[in-house]
Amino acid sequence: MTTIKSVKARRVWDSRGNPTVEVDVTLANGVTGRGIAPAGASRGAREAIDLRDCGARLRGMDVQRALTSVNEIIAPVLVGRDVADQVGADRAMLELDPSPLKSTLGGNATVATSIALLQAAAAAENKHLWQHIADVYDRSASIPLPEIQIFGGGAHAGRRVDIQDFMIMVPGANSFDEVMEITSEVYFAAGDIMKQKGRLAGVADEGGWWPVFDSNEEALETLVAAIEKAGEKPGERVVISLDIAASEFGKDGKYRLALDDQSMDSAAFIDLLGRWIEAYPIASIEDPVGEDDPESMAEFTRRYGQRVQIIGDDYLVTNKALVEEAAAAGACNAVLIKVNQAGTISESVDTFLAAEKTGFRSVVSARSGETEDVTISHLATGLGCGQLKVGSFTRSERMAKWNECLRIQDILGPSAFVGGAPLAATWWGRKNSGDKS
Ligand code: 2PG
Ligand code: MG
Repeated sequence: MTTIKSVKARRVWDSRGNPTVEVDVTLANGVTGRGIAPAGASRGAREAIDLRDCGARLRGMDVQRALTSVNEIIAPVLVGRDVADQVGADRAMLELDPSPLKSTLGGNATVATSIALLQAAAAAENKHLWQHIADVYDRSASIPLPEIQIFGGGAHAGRRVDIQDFMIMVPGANSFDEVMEITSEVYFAAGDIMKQKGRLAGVADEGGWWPVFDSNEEALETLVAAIEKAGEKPGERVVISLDIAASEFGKDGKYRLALDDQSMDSAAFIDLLGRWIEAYPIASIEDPVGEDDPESMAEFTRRYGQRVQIIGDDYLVTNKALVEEAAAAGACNAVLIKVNQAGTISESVDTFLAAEKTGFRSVVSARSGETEDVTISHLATGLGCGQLKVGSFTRSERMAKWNECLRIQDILGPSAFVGGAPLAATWWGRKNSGDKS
């Protein structure tokens, strides 16, 4: 048994300059582990709540109350426990705060603590974090297929365009390294196109180009042009992935695309997305309709679920019960796994395992507010979940996570990269073998 000696929180700052919670766990043998809470901007209504101080200071964003949760409420309960018992420690935090959205302690307090415990447990075993995760959960480690943002949008770019993430995936690559190389070419080709059009205006929250477009669809057209300019044939090695984040502009079955000056009901919005799926090499779509529109999610999945991956993010908020409910209703065929939506590592893993049981695919994901914490690169690899989404191809809070995958690839070897397997059940998988061999 390796005993937890101390659990200490401090305030640090995230990639948007907001305060966040960092937790250090120190074990009796001197080994340490650290976790930092990320923060979302487009948040699901049912995800764990970040406890912030409100009021005038730091625009209400300070986290002194969450630090107190860790230092005065959580720490006394965890000190003296065996660090190897992640489930027990996470459960102890849940018992301290049985509120459905962790609003008493704060999801930022619990997630930073939970990550720090996981890191400390791996260090105590003298194992790489991905190896520790694979061993604890009896999984076979594999290097995930990334979704990488080229243009930001929605809540991450001042709502300059309505759609939130215009991303690429490179299922035809032979290694993670090759994904990075092809993505780099596409990313800079997109930048060159924006420059030629006189529309280069910096980057959005996750490092994707700031979207100066006249319509949402122009972003798609430009992405295709960038893939071509990079020397790739769209739909072959490289495909498009979108996060519509529809809850940000859809409510009560009404969707308003401000940039296009168009309002439509759910049926018309699904038709519009359907036209995009026909016209562009889109292999994955996240949150195509609002989290308050379950019938439309089921309808969208019925129509397009054989063709593309349909991921629930705000729709499922890394919640096991919601994933099981959605699977039973035929809504979505994949889930985004964000540790701070659930609030602990154990609940996130439980959701992943439940998703796998229902046949859903999983994508481990960062938040739009991130830090140097690279735990999710290890989580995606150790669980062998298949896919990882951490934002774009610039800014170190993003690159740190891609670079960590490269280091893991050095140990596991390029053959551990999953390639196109996660997209096997989409049109891309049927067109290609769906596996890299
Ligand atoms: C999402 C994420 C990451 P946020 O919607 O998938 O892109 O955004 O962290 O703002 O919820
Ligand atoms: Mg999303």
